[in-house]
Amino acid sequence: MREELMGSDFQSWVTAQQARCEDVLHELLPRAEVSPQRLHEAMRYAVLQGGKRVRPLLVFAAGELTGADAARLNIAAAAVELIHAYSLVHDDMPCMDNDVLRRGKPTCHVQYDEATALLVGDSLQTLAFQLLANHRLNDDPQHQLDMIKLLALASGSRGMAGGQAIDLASVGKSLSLPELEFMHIHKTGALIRAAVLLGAHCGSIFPAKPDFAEKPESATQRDKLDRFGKLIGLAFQVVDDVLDCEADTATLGKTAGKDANNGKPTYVTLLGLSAARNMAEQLHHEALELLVEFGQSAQRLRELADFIILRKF
Ligand code: GRG
Repeated sequence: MREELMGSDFQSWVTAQQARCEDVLHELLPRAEVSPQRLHEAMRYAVLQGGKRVRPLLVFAAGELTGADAARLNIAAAAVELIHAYSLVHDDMPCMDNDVLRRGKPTCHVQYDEATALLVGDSLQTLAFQLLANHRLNDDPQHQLDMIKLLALASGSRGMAGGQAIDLASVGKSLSLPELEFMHIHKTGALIRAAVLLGAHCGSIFPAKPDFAEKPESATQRDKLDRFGKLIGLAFQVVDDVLDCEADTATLGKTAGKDANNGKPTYVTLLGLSAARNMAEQLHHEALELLVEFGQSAQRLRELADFIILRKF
């Protein structure tokens, strides 16, 4: 399947939600004129006018599933995107991936300087949690607290940052498939999973459970959505590995072929291109199965799962 096979209705929805996300972030980020100007300008540089906004789109789509309030979803979407943007800024720094291109423009430390980039990441991360604490996201305050814990867990050493630590330690090493999967479920998958759950939790049907530990399959809707987020998060990374190998730098807006060149194990280096593509398809299929019982209310989530698999950038 090719990207152009996606319906125009979905494409219009994506364009509208991306614009909505941009507006919300524009409003919520500190103004560049406010002191310290250089830091605030750099925060806006790192976040605005860039990226596919996949995680906010997942927040919005999962919120549709539970009838969540739009203003609450805006805050949850912004918080998740701020965490994502912080991770990209830090990931690009010389002490990590040392990259010069992100979202088609110079990386934050190249455009500004390393110390500023470090502070940009720190400030974006704390702003995300400030937003979740300042705005009402659920009628039940305990439930809202659990949502904040959920994002903290997904972002920290038992989530994204932990996955990044494993990634950095794995350079030049060969990982087994379960080890690679463990790394990516944390580094990339945890935040995508959290985006789905936070969107849904802005509505009213699920009890929040900040527990990211493995647990047996359960038939509840909350667990199905949780598993959907986990599968689609992993699929996102498998596709990312395929694109890193297949696509060019101009299309990606970031340096292509970087992972293989840096001696990082990827699904492509471990399985080969064709098997990596098949794995993404299999994860996609399993993820869609989990949405069957949600019917039409999960249509945007289904389309986003398709987009994550079919994307070319
Ligand atoms: C520094 C704590 C810390 C974590 C960094 C997510 C991450 C961990 C690093 C990013 C490096 C990377 C390229 C990972 C592969 C998957 C990924 C997250 C790609 C970038 O996400 P997209 O494609 O980016 O959603 P846009 O720019 O569209 O938002």
